[in-house]
Amino acid sequence: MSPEMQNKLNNQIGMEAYASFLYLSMSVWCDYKGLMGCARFLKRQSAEEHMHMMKLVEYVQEVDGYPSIPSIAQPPGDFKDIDTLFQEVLGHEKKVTRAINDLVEFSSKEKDHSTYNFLQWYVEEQREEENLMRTILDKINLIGDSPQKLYYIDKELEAINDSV
Ligand code: OFO
Repeated sequence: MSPEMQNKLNNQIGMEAYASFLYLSMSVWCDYKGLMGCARFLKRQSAEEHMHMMKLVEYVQEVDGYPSIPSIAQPPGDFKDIDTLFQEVLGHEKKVTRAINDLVEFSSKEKDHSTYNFLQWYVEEQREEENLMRTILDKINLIGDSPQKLYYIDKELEAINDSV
C-alpha cells in the first residue's frame, strides 16, 4: 500500500471515529429528552460506526501498514429538535459517502486492487445507511406537526430498532 493510500485510510479511521462519537452524543441528547427509541437507535448507530473504524484499523494492519489512532473533535451536545438532528445524521452520512467514493477512486487510480475490493463493503454500507436515514426523515415528515408528534416519531424509531 502506498503511503498516500495509508494516509487516506487513516483519515477515514478518524471520520468513522467522529461519526461514532457524534451519534453517541445525539443518543445522549435523545435519552435526556425522553426519546428512548431514538436514543437506542443512535446508540446502535454509534456502535456500528465504531465497528467501521475497527474494520479499517484491522485492514491497514493486515496489509502491513500502520493505522494511526486519531484524537476526536468534540461533537455537538445540543440539538435544535429531532427533525434537525436526523437531517444532520443524513448530512453526515452523505459526507462519509463522498469520502468513501474518493477513496475508491484513489485506490483504482493506484491500481491497489486489494484496497479497492475492501472498500466495496463501505460503498454498500453507505447506500444502506443513507437509505435508512431518508426513510426516517420521510416518516418524520409524514407524522407532521401535532402535540403527539414526538411520541409517534419515537414509536417509529422503536419499530425500526425491533426490525433490525
Ligand atoms: Fe455511516 O459511516 Fe461509517 O462508513
